[in-house]
Amino acid sequence: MALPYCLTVIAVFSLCVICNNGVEAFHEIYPDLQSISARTVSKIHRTGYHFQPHRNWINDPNGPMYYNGVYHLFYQYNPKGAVWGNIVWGHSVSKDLINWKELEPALYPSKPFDKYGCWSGSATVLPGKGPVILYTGVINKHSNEVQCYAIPENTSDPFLRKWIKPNAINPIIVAEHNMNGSVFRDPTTAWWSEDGHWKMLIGGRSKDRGMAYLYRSKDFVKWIRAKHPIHSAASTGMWECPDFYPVSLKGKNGLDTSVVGNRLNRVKHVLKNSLDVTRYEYYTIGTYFMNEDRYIPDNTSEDGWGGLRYDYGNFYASKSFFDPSKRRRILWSWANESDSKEDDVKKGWAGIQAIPRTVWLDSHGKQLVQWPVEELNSLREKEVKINNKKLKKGNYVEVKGITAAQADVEVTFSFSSLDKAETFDSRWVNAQDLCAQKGSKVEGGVGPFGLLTLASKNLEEFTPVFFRIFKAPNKHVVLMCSDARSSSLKRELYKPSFAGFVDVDLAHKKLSLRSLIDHSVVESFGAGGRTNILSRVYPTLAIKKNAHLFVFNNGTEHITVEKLKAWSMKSARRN
Ligand SMILES: *[C@@H]1O[C@H](CO)[C@@H](O)[C@H](O)[C@H]1NC(C)=O
Ligand SMILES: *[C@@H]1O[C@H](CO)[C@@H](O)[C@H](O)[C@H]1NC(C)=O
Ligand SMILES: *[C@@H]1O[C@H](CO)[C@@H](O)[C@H](O)[C@H]1NC(C)=O
Ligand SMILES: *[C@@H]1O[C@H](CO)[C@@H](O)[C@H](O)[C@H]1NC(C)=O
Ligand SMILES: *[C@H]1O[C@@H](CO)[C@H](O)[C@@H](O)[C@@H]1NC(C)=O
Repeated sequence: MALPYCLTVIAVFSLCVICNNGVEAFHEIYPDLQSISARTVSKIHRTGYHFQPHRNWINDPNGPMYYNGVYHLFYQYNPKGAVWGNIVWGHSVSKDLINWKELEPALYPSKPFDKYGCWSGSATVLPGKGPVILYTGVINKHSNEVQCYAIPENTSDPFLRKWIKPNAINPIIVAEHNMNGSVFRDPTTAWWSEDGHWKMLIGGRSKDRGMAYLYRSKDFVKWIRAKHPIHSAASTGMWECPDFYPVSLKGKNGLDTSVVGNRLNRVKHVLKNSLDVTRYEYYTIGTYFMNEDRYIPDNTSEDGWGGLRYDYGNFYASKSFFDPSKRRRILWSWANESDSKEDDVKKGWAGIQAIPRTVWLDSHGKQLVQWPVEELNSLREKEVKINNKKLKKGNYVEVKGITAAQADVEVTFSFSSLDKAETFDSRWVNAQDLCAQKGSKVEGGVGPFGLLTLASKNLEEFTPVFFRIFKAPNKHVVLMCSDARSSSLKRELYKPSFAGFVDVDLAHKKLSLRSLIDHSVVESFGAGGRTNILSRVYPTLAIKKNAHLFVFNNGTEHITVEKLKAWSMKSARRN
């Protein structure tokens, strides 16, 4: 469960760094706004193919699964308004992960153990029995959290519309007296261990140490906490929405959550946490020692604030699931708005889901790679191409003939030399700060080059997504930015210069980029999905037919657009 965010967080965090006190996030609640529903839903910035319900607020994806030929997506949903509050589990179903049918909420407060909210959780499909949802119930105004159990009323209903919460067993887990029951939430999908137990994780915190508690069960009903958390990290604050799953060391196929194969050297594990304090996620790659129920990150994965991220933009409370029909692991994530609460109330909606991404381990085993699910391509129409187009410093070339406000674009850039790369300063550890300093408007050596998305005709507004290559003593450093600072003429918006470094081999002197552009979202995949950034932006001029797409270069080294393909995207069906 990701609670709403408050602007004081950054200040509080800096303070905590200085005083090294308990890290504490503040959650702003808007009692006056949470039940206000706009009369009409504003269409201007609504997405055409990114998931959102017909109106109102959504946040975390919950319990994603594939069952009997149907994909289920649940989500934290406010049925009454466009800010956080009145939280239920919204429910939509799909055959292809792209076109959705919205159903009645699956879980809503109805029992003493979830009277104040049905917060985030996960689904596990028990072989021969069907799905079980474990979710966090809130039992009082002080956010005391317990874990609850729900099953479909009728597993033969193809859409699993109705869910029941057996009184006799709920709540199935409560915090022990030495744990803080206000920071105890978001159960994961469970896995089956050879030692005869189901196991799952729950996010928590002790002082300022973030942790994932491990629970074991023989029957899925009676759960016992393991003596120590599966993993924890100092000074990271509350771990929301932990996710824990195996990845194969070879190939792109996903693995069922119950696969443990590290003894055969076939499998690594991924542990992801969403950090309530910074509102960013990080993950590590490591080894799961089943017998000790410990997870140890590899020494190549930084374990803390600076760790690897699925996405360096608006991307939080993510959750993955294994899709047995195509043997892949799919990642969902909430992308929140970057405008104000008042804007959201006026719009009548807030929050979208990122495009579901297939996720696998890179061949060098040090990071994950992600790519939009292949089904997305079914929305492509009207393809345009650009081949072998040279871009000198200051050149812009428009990609014409598509609906640039709702598009998919894939491009490969090449360059003949890296000699002109700017010198990298080893103090530049934060990519977002570096992008703020060296944006698209600051001319460079090799780069900045890339796309100008959601651009107005005369570039009063644009969201550049670009690369910039630097030379460090023994290597090159590639920066990828998705910079919202010039995205809108409207002032009072959150417009960060989101950025990440890209770990990519430049031997072929090529870099690729894919961007999914959808009215108020630009979701980009750098170097085949090694570094990814989702930005939420709200142009005032570059809307609908007045949005344009360009490729550009602002570096002295000439860049060639080797191959560019762009498509208008049809809207997904969402009824
Ligand atoms: C369960 O769902 C199936 C398929 O929709 C239906 O035929 C059956 O009557 C339902 N059973 C009950 C007890 O409602
Ligand atoms: C438990 O967590 C809540 C929410 O972060 C916090 O307000 C409270 O002070 C914590 N209680 C203890 C005993 O640490
Ligand atoms: C990291 O771990 C590997 C083996 O897992 C080891 O060979 C290597 O020396 C370690 N590196 C550091 C810096 O500790
Ligand atoms: C390229 O650099 C020039 C000079 O700084 C600047 O005026 C222009 O806006 C830049 N282009 C982009 C797309 O940022
Ligand atoms: C999304 O909104 C922006 C602007 O209000 C905040 O700065 C982010 O922290 C917030 N992200 C999350 C995950 O809540």
